[in-house]
Amino acid sequence: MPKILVTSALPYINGVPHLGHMVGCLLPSDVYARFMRMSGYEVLYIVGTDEHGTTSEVGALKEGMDVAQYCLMNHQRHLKTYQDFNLSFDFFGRTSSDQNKEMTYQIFEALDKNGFIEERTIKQIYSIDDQMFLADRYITGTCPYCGYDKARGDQCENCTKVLEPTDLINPKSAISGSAHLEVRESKHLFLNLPKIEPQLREWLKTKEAYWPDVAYSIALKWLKEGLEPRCITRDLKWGFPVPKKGYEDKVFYVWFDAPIGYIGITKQWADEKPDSRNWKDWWQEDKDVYYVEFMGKDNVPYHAITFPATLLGTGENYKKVDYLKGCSYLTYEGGKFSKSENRGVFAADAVTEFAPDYWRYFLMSNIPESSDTSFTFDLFAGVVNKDLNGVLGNFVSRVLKMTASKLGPQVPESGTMTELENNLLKSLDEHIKLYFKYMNMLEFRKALNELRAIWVEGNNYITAAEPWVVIKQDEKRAGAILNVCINLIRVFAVLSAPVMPETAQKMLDAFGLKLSSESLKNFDINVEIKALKGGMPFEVGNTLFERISPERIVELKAKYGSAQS
Ligand code: B3M
Ligand code: ZN
Repeated sequence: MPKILVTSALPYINGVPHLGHMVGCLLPSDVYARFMRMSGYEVLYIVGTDEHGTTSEVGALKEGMDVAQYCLMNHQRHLKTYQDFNLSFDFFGRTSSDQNKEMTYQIFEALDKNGFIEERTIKQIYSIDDQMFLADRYITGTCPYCGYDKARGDQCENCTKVLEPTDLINPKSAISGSAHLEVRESKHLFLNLPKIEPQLREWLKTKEAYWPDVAYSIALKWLKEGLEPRCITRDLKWGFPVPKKGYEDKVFYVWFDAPIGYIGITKQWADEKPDSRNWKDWWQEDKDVYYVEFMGKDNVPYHAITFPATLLGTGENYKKVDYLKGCSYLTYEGGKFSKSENRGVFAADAVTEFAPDYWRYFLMSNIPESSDTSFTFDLFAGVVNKDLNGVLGNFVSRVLKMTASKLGPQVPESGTMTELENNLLKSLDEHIKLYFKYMNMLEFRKALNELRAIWVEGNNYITAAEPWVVIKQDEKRAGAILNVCINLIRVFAVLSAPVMPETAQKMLDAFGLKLSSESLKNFDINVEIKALKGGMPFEVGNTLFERISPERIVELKAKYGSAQS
């Protein structure tokens, strides 16, 4: 059985995570990590903050803070948000850590020794009004490939093409808006991608059959357009100083040390927990590690091309991604999330409105897997009211209340299975197999469809079995029906746990049970349906999910901003 390594793209330290970030990488990585752990795999799930680059310098400047202090403060802010969403990472680290510095140097030195680093004198954009060299993303202009007029100097968000700032047509400073820019020359280090390309192509070929289209096609498009050497150093102060003579006053480019951060953070984790495995068990002896990365589509080129090339170029046996889950974008009411324009639901606010499982379920069942999807409050309320309150919540409270009031607060005795139960178990078995299949394949929309179908089976069963009618003639049979229904509550809880961990535990609380760590391993519905025995006491508990009223929808829309005009 392989060990599973899971990473989510590392959020920029100065960014404020919104629902799009949550659903694009953080949440699916958590659901997958939980599912694999519950299926009995050893999992290491790594996340952290991406802290280098001008954005941090500019952010700190705005707050009047020292950059290191600013990063520490924001690291804690990110951590709290993700904990509020119940992300179950094993470690939430930082790309600015000493361990990542050590890894970055080690990898750089290996690349240099192997002849993959070259020096070049380049023209860089200096902003006369801002009195600084502008980092790539602080230059905006028109994309020479697709004509999008808000392309950034590092990448065009519209066509995903990675750019050099000097490629832009009509460039401007994004800091001051000034077009008073000048090109100055300076010496930099480049990663010679064309030289690594043959190895890279060979490696990539082995992924074609497995990666989702979104990811593989972006990687392929990049190769077709031709690889060019990538500059990996910058004229900045905040970052890891380049350990090479003549480059002491430069730092590594944020995209050089950020993905290495996955390894650096693993090392941070291992150092802080000396009893656990060594970081090398995950990153250098790759025989039994299956590595899954989660990210938004704009991050795919870095993870499918530059990071694997970086690792290949070391000549050392670093673990490279086995499965790359690239997601499309979630938009907000058809437009962009924007902190500055106060439009969109940001993760820290989301959990103050509704418990995390409302969001987790909604987002995972609407995850933008194959194309962009729009978040709207109408859609959100529809899903909550129908699936969570209506199908799942209603079933649980109906069964427990009915049993308590008619037969008392203990699980009734089981009885002989009739055709009705046999059909139920057969359909459940089919849906459960599909649910497992899609979760294993990281096809979350399909998986969540199956999960919902599983809950629906419970509702269909109780409607067909009519225990409230049967009880008038045959209390024992009615008890047997409710025994099945109560066992379904436990089954639903266990199956829903990767997506809705809090709700799953709340459902089990009714029976004083704890969610056990490997409860999806060898899951067999014919066994699980008998887990709760007659006589076991239970408590009815509170409603699992509130309905969202039309008035509340109106309020939420007003509070979080409506569609972009
Ligand atoms: N921080 C970009 C982003 O958050 C970047 C990801 C780094 S992953 C190594 O979209
Ligand atoms: Zn473009």
